[in-house]
Amino acid sequence: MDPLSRRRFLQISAATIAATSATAGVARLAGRAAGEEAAVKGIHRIPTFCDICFWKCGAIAYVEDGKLWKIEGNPDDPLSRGRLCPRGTGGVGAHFDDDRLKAPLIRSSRRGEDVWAQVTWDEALTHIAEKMQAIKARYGPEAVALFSHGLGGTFFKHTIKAFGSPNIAAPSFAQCRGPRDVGFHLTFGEEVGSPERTDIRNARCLVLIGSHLGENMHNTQVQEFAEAMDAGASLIVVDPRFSIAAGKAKHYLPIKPGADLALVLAWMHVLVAEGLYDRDYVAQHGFGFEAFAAELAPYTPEWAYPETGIEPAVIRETAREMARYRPATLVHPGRRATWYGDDAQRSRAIALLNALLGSWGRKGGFYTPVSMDIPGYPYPPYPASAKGKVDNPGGKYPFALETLTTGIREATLTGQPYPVKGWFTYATNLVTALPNEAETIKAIQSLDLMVVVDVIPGEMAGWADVVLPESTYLERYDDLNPELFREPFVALRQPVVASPHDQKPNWWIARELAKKLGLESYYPWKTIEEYLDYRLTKAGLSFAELKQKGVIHGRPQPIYYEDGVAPEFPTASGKIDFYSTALRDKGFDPVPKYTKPADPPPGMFRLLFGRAPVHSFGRTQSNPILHEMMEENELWLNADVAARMGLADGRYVRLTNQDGVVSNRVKLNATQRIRPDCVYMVHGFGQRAVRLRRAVGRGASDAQLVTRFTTDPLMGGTGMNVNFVAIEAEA
Ligand SMILES: Nc1nc2c(c(=O)[nH]1)N[C@H]1C(S)=C(S)[C@@H](COP(=O)(O)OP(=O)(O)OC[C@H]3O[C@@H](n4cnc5c(=O)[nH]c(N)nc54)[C@H](O)[C@@H]3O)O[C@H]1N2
Ligand SMILES: Nc1nc2c(c(=O)[nH]1)N[C@H]1C(S)=C(S)[C@@H](COP(=O)(O)OP(=O)(O)OC[C@H]3O[C@@H](n4cnc5c(=O)[nH]c(N)nc54)[C@H](O)[C@@H]3O)O[C@H]1N2
Ligand code: SF4
Ligand SMILES: [Mo]
Repeated sequence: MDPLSRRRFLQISAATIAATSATAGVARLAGRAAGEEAAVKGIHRIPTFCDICFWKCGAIAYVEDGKLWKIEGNPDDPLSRGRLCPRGTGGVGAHFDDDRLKAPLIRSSRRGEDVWAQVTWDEALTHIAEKMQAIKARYGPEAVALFSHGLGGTFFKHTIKAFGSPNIAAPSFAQCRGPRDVGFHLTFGEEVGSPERTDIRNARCLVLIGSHLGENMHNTQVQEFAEAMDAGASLIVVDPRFSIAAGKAKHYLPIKPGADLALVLAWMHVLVAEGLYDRDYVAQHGFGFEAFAAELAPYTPEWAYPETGIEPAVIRETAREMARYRPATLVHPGRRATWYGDDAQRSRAIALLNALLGSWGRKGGFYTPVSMDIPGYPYPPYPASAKGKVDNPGGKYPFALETLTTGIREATLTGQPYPVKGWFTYATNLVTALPNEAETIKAIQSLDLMVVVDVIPGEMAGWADVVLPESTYLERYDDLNPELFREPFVALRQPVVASPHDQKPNWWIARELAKKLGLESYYPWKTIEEYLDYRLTKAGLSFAELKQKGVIHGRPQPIYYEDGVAPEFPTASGKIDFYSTALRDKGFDPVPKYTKPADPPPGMFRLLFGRAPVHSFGRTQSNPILHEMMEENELWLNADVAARMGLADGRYVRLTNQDGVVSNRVKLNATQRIRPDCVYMVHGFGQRAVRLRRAVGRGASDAQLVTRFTTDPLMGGTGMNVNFVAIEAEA
C-alpha cells in the first residue's frame, strides 16, 4: 500500500467518516441541518478539553445563544492538534442525552431495586455526611473508600483524604495499565505514563503487541501512527485478531493468545545470539546483562514456535527488522496490559526488548516527558492514618505502585485487614470494570453506605444508596491539566453551556460535602475560579489568557538523550536492570520466564475483548450520537469454525462461560480475521440499566463473562483474558 492510501485508510475508516456522521447527529440534536453552521451569526468559540475518554484532547466548543452547537479540535492544543476522535466529536451527545441523571436521588427500597426519592442537594449531602460520620465513629475514617477515575476526581480525593481515608483507587491501575507501568518501572526506574511517552511519530519501525491503535482511539497516538506510516515506517503487528492496525502491517503475526512472552523472549534471544542489539547502549546503561543473556539461551525461535504458532523464520526476520531501524524501533508497551496474570513480567520483557534496541530515551523510541511547573494549592496537611491502606495487607503484592481496587473489594468482603463500610464512587463503573461482578455486588451489599456520582443512571447508580448527578464536562470547570508530554503546556476545562437540570460540578459537590463533614478549613477558596486563578498566578500565568486560549505553552525542552537529556535510571542498580535484584530479593524471577497459559477446554473459545473507535468503555453506549454510530457489538468468530458449527454470519448467538454464566444475545461476525481458538467482542455493551433506554439489552457484555481472573503476583493486577466461552445459536 502506498503511504498516501495508507493514510487515507486510517483517517477515513477510523476517524473522518465517523466524525462526519457525528457532526450530522449533533446538528440534528441542536435542531439544524449539518453544514449550516458557517451561515449562523453570533456563534461563540469556547476552548476546553474533552472528557469522553481520559486523553484530554483540547477542543473548541461552538455555542449560540447559550445553546451548544458542535465541538472540534483546538488547533493550538498539542494533544488534539485540531482534531478530535469520533467520540470527542460526538461528545456533545453527553450534554443533550435525555436519559441523564437530573437531580439527587436517595434509595427508598433495597439495594438493586429501582425505587428512588428525589431529594435536594442539601438533603442528599446531609444524609451522606451523617452516614460517613457514623462509619468513622464505629470503624475509623479508613472504612470509607473512594473509587475515582479521571481528572474530575481531584476534589473528591481531597475531601476523602481530609476525612482521613487513604483508600483511594481507580481501575486504571489493577485492571488496566498497572502491570505495564510496573514492568517498565522495574527495568528503567520509570513508568510509561499516560499519555504514553512513546515517540510513535518518529519511529522507523513500530511493533504493536495487541495495541489495537485505530480501534483504541487515543487521539495523539492514532495521529502519530498515521504520520509514521506516511513516512514509511515498518510495522509489525502481533495480535490473534487481524485488527485495523494489522491491515497496515509489513509483518502480521497471528499469535496464539497468551504466548506473547514466549515471542518476546525468542526475539531477545535472536538479538543477543546474532549480536544485533545496541552494544554501546547496553554497555553504558545496562546492569546484569551477562546473567540476562544466559537466561535467554533456551528461548530459541524453534522453542517458541509451538508456543506461539509463529514460524522460526518469521521470528528471526522480524527481530532483524527491529535491529535494522534501532534505536528508532519502538516496541509499544500497550495500555490495557491485564491479560493473563503474568503481565508485569511480560511487560518487563517488552521493556527489556526496548532496552536491547536502545530505544528508551531516544528519538523514535521513548522520549523523556516534560511539563510545566504549576504549584498546587496550599491546603492544611491531611490527617495521618494509623492503619494505613487496606488494599495490600503486608505488602502481599510488593511491586504495586498504586492502590488496588480489587484489594479494597477483597477487604470489603472479608473485613481484613480491617472493615470497609462505605464506598464513594466517582466516574467509574465498578460492576463492569472489575472482574467477577458477583463479588463486586456482594461487596456492595455488605456496605453501610454506597454513593455514586455519575452523569447517567448506569449500572453502578442502580446499586447506590445515594446518586449524585454531575454536570457533564461541557458544563463545568475541572482542575488544570499541566500534562506530562513531549512539550510543556497547561490546558483548561471550562464550562461552555449551563447544566440543563439540577446537576452540579464535582468541585462544588466535594466542597459542600467537606463543609457538612466539618472540613471547611480544607477549602479556603470559595469558587473554582478563585482556585484556578491562584494556581496560575503562582506559576506566573494568566487565568484570563488561559480561558481565552484553552492552552498556554511552556518553553520547549529537550526530550531525547541525543539532545542533552541526562539518562537517569532510578532502579535498584541505578542502571537499566537487565537482571533485577529487586525481583530476586522478593523471590521473583530476576529475568522473565515463560509459563504456558491453559488452553481452552474442548468446544470452548478464549474470550478476548477490546475497543471500538466510536465508544469509550461502557460510558457512551447511551450517548444519542455515538449510539447511532454503533448500537450493538458483535461476536467475532473464525469463519471456518462458524461454518463447521453451522452458524451463519449475522445470526444471533449466546455465549456460556466456564462458570455457566450466559450472555445476552449477540450478532455473529463470522470472519477470517481471527484465529480459530478465540472469539472477540467490543467491551461496554450488554448493559442492564433499564433507565438507559438506548443502551439497555443491546449486544453482549464481556464483563459479565469475566468471572475468572488471574492475579499478577508482583503487583495485584487482574489478568482477565483467562475466560472461555461456548457458543450456541439463539433459538
Ligand atoms: N471486562 C472488561 N473489564 C474492563 C475492561 C475491559 O475491556 N473489559 N477495561 C479495563 C480498563 S482498560 C479500564 S481503564 C477500566 C475503565 O473502567 P471505568 O473507568 O469504570 O469505565 P466505565 O465502565 O466506562 O465507567 C465510567 C463511569 O463514569 C461515568 N461518567 C462518564 N462521564 C462522567 C462525568 O463527567 N462525571 C461523572 N461523575 N461520571 C461520569 C459513566 O457514566 C460510567 O458510569 O475498565 C477495565 N475493566
Ligand atoms: N475508542 C476507544 N479507544 C480507547 C478506549 C475506549 O474505550 N475506546 N479506552 C482506552 C483505554 S483506557 C485503554 S486501556 C486502551 C485499551 O486498548 P489496548 O491497550 O490497545 O488493547 P487491549 O484492550 O489490551 O487489547 C485489545 C487487543 O489485543 C488483542 N489481544 C487479545 N489477546 C491478545 C494476546 O494474547 N496477545 C496479543 N498480542 N494480542 C491480544 C485483541 O485482539 C485486541 O486487538 O484503549 C484506549 N483507547
Ligand atoms: S481521544 Fe477522543 S474521546 Fe478521548 S479525549 Fe481525545 S477526542 Fe476525547
Ligand atoms: Mo484502560
